[in-house]
Amino acid sequence: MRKWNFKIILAGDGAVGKTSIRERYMGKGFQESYLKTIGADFATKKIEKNEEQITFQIWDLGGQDSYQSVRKSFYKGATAAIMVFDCQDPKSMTNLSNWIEEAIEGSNNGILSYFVVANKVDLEESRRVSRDVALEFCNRLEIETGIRFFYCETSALTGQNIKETFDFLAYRLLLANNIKDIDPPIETDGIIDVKEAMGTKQITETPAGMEAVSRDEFDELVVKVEKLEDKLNTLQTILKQIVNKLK
Ligand code: G3D
Ligand code: MG
Repeated sequence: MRKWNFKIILAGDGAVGKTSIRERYMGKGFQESYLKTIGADFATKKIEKNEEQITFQIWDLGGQDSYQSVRKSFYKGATAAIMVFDCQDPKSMTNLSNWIEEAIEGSNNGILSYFVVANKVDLEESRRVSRDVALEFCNRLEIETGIRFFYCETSALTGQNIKETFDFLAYRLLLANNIKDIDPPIETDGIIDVKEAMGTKQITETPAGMEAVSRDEFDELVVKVEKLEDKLNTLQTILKQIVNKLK
């Protein structure tokens, strides 16, 4: 059995539900450490997927402004980022562009997988950010950063999509490490590949005179691009390791 250690960071404005998501995923009785210097908590959880044993080290930032100068170390060595906003608060969503910028810089562009999470979706009455608006926002982020985002809607209160998000994350991280023989998670309901969601829209808007791409051809292309992306990610990791060794 191969062993993997993935550092996952949860980022986003205060009170959006980062700690609640982490605690809900870990269940009761997990070991927690608090790093006062950078204002972060972290805890670990082991899961198994086919022949792979994964240890998630999940970090969660306090978000106080006073810590801004020291929290670069929070991002160091992170392999995935879960960017959380509160679906009742549009500002917490738009602020994610700052969080993402900070994460890219702080991790030295080392984060392999990014998720944008709309939390508190149990509060249907007071929800102010629809799924479509959030997807548009993610699409804009993708254009600005060139990074691919996965979008999901969660409730740390009811547990909706919490385990699924981390399962899917494990799957993406193994793929990014070139492990191909793993089963994709069965339940990916509500986890949306933004590129694919937006890609579908583009197909229906084929300009006059251009041949439309069939859904099958498009799916095939998506798979090819995904494979290329994964290869590039692996290459990036190898290059980084070489550079680190040379340092
Ligand atoms: P943070 O770690 O991002 O700062 P917290 O956020 O996890 O501390 O959550 C902030 C508040 O939002 C908490 O309420 C928490 O219970 C609530 N919350 C978190 N996730 C959800 C959710 O999915 N649904 C609902 N309804 N509430 C949620 P309190 O009152 O303890 O401050
Ligand atoms: Mg917190």
